[in-house]
Amino acid sequence: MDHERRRFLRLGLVGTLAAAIPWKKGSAAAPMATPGASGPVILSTWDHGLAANQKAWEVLEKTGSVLDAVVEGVAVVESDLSNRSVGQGGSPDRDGHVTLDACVQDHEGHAGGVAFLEHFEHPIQIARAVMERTPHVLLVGEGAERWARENGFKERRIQVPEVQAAWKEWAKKAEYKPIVNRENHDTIGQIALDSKGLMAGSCTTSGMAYKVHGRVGDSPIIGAGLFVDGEAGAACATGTGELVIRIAGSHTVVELMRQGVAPEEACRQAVERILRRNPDLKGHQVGFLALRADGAHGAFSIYNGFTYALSTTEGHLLREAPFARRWEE
Ligand code: SD4
Repeated sequence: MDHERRRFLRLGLVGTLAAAIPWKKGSAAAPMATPGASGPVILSTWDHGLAANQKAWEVLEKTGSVLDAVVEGVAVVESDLSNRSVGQGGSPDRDGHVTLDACVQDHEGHAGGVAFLEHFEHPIQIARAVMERTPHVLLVGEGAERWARENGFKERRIQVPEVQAAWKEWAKKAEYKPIVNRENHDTIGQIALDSKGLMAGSCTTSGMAYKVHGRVGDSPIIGAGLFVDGEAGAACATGTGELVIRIAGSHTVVELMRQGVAPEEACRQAVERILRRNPDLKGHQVGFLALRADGAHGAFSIYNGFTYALSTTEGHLLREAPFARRWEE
């Protein structure tokens, strides 16, 4: 296909749909912030959330943009090649490919995501570009990769030798079962409220280790791994994505808060719903973080050990979420 025709197809599609679908593009009216909200507050999943929160806090101070903060915050974790569940250092799928999922959502619910994406250092930045430069919410696989290249993102083809070696060991056993134990769930989700009362959230992962090639979890799915509605609040999820998707987990948490349920209780109710629907469930971790539009926050997980980072004007802290069950030692 020649360059002009490709350009026409690209612009033509955007041009046609743009008329029909409202999307993020320098909207004239300022978003409605929550009056009296007690931000800044930033929450991120797991221990690596601390580094992400520190970066997000810095970015918030520098640019004043809560969206910049949540994108640049989780990007720190994407760049860490020693992390086995986020970014290109993550564990591969059962065919040896590291495939990445990410999404972002702003105060007014504009959203962008990428899934089943290979060879890019920062899926979260591509997710943001999908939100800001297309009329779509989610691009996947080869199409997402091509779109990213065409839109100025540089491919990075790297392999982490230890990760490949561990995968080869696993593949020898030819069990072809994804690993779903507690070591393999460390997606980073980050939700934030700024001092003006504006919210945003981000989520990025390499997903479940040794998953079927093509499998996508909850993390890039708006409403599952992440949901932000500046009127009510924001939530994000970590753990076995299939369990989260089936109850539209993050959306559930935000809607419960909208109905007046407190943040921790909203997370607990979402966890309880998963447990009720899956009475035989064993060994699968799921954790939720919730941040209400006024700055109140909470967390809850199925099993103990779900840590999260909390940043306020008091500083950056690591906490452990309350839980429904204890891992059997
Ligand atoms: C997924 N939720 O792909 C992700 C996995 C993860 O912490 O590590 N979550 O299902």
